[in-house]
Amino acid sequence: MQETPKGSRVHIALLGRRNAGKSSLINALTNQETALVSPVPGTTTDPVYKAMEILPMGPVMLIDTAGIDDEGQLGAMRVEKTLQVLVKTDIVLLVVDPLQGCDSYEEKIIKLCTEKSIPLLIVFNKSDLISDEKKAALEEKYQSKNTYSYFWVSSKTQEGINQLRERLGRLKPNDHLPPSIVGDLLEPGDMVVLVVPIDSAAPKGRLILPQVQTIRDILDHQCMTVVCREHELTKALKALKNPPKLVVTDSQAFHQVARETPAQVPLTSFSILMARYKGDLAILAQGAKAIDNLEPGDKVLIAEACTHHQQHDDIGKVKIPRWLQEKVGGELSIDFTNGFTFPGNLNEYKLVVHCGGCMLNRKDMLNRIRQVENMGIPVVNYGVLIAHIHGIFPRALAPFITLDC
Ligand SMILES: Nc1nc2c(ncn2[C@@H]2O[C@H](COP(=O)(O)OP(=O)(O)OP(=O)(O)O)[C@@H](O)[C@H]2O)c(=O)[nH]1
Ligand code: SF4
Ligand SMILES: [Mg+2]
Repeated sequence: MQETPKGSRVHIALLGRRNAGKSSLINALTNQETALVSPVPGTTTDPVYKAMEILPMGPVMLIDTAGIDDEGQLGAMRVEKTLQVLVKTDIVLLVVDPLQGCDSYEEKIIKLCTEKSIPLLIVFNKSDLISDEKKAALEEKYQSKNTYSYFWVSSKTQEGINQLRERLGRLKPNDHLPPSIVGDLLEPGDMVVLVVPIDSAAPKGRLILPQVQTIRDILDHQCMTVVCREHELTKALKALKNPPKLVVTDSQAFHQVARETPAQVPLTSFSILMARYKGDLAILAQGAKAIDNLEPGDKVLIAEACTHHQQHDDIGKVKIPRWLQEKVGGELSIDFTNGFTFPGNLNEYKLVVHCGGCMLNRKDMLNRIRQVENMGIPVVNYGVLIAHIHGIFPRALAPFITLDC
């Protein structure tokens, strides 16, 4: 369970005022004392992520946050960080201390979640401190203002925690994941051939995450897979009684694999599969076409969602700028950004190239892609850019979308 990639988990954020008991509720839900709890308001200062499993929903990521009523200059920065979490949040638990009541702070969160269509549950915590009359009065006040479901719990005595867990497990978050990486293209019993080059760039002794996730997805859909290197593909295809339903290859071996895979067998790449799984393939493929219209001197933004460790021949910092400039036949004005926000001058760019977003969930990635697209700026991710630069459109896209390219 712990190995479910962060980006594939349903993200549940706990929001509320300082001291409402957000961190205590995380501990109660996970049955662990991992989150820092104290009577001092403002104990949690940054978003903290905690992985767990809530059945029947499956693997989730609980996000503890700083209070939404934090004060002062630093407090305002903490509130901003808390609100930024909403971009990647699939479900909100609004934690309310009934002694503080449900007021403008809570109403702000309810309004934001309504606008963003994020499912929300209100959790009245500290039920052990409240008389039945006070509970009834608060419920009445609250029900007159909105229609979200609410729960009474005590993170201290565990009262109501099981019911909350069960209800959470049945919630259906919006926009979380597409049907699957590849399973929605298959029928039970289908065979898929995966081509995995083992070269110096391949990690020692293991497959990379997209390859492992694809294998698991094929098995989850009662299908079968043959995994081979590009040199063994012809033998593997011959060994099969019938042609496979699909062949998936690493982009760099695409041309060789395309030559050896019969034209009637659909063929795509792992990077295209992951771009579809994580983002909006149609927007990204459209964005890739903008590469052909770039001219020397144009501004291009390379956006990486985190500050990962840089390698010698780094894909974002070195390879992609080189490929783009070779394609354009001159110098481009390339800027780099790392982290959550885009620069204020986004409208100056002719193209935004986004990283694969392995640390982002689908919702977060979709938000970022759409934010750029809504400004009328073409956006592509690394995988789809590489597919385009390697000239593997349109065959690699044919199983999903038809593009005039
Ligand atoms: N009696 C009672 N006390 C609780 C309950 N939940 C939390 N508390 C207490 O409330 C105080 C604040 O709890 P936290 O979990 O740190 O609250 P928080 O919302 O994370 O607070 P910040 O991190 O400061 O925003 C602590 O003293 C907890 O022991 C509860 O259900 N019942
Ligand atoms: S691809 Fe993953 S590791 Fe690389 S910058 Fe994006 S989120 Fe970070
Ligand atoms: Mg806290």
